[in-house]
Amino acid sequence: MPGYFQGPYGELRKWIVEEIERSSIRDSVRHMDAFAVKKEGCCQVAVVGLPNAGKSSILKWLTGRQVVVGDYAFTTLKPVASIYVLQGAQVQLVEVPGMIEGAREGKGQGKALLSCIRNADAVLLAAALGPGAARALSTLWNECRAALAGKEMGIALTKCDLAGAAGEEIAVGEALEDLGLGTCPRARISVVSGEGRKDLDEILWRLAKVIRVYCRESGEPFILPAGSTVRDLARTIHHDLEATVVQAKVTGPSARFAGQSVGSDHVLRDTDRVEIRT
Ligand SMILES: Nc1nc2c(ncn2[C@@H]2O[C@H](COP(=O)(O)OP(=O)(O)O)[C@@H](O)[C@H]2O)c(=O)[nH]1
Ligand SMILES: [Mg+2]
Repeated sequence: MPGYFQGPYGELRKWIVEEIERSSIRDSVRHMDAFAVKKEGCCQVAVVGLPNAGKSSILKWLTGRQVVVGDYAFTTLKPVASIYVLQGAQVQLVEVPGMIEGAREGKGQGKALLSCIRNADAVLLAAALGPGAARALSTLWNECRAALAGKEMGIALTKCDLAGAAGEEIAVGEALEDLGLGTCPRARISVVSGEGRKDLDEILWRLAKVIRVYCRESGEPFILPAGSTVRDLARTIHHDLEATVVQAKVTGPSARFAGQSVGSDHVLRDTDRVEIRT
């Protein structure tokens, strides 16, 4: 085209170049969105670690989900979500693909992985008790600590069945102290020997921040967010019930004595038994 830098063709060219730029940005945003995992269940827990930390194995162990477990790094390239039913509560576990050094700067899809972590309600850090475990932990922590700000956290020290795992533990304990993670709940686990399952369950239960409340009619507990009141329970049972609930009889940790009468603002606690009066 004659004079395509100026005049009508120039305008056209400028517009096309702008459109190309605009749409390519839009495309990368869509790409990031593919990483966001829709929340299901009562709590989304991101399982985060370096490649080969044993993240997929944890998901498979707990949820029975057929995740590809591989001996090589980067077996899992996209987040994998699965529901773990823990004492009646549906905990959504999301395996975040292996993080590498430089993730903060965007290495190895780092930005997308970190946004996936930010999106989660809580985080389980996974690190293998193999050689260099302490170093791996501090690398992991450095890469994702900014995304973890204000989040509930737990630590799974995996592969504790391996020879030498016990020897690594002291170094790992010291590394955790140094990183300020000394008081963070942790469990040493092995999907091979089955060790640590109970400890891991306890950590996940804590991360889920839910309570079980039993009502007279059904054996199954209602699962509610921690801090829920009698009114919240009534709404969960039936939306019409919320308006009509006047008081309740409570037996359990939130009651001063068995069968205590409480108002609808009464805050319930885990394993309470409640009888609602309308
Ligand atoms: N001995 C042993 N090996 C494990 C354990 N958990 C995972 N592995 C192995 O470690 C490798 C990486 O596991 P994977 O779950 O895919 O790690 P991911 O990359 O973090 O998802 C695989 O070869 C697993 O078989 C464990 O508890 N004990
Ligand atoms: Mg994996």
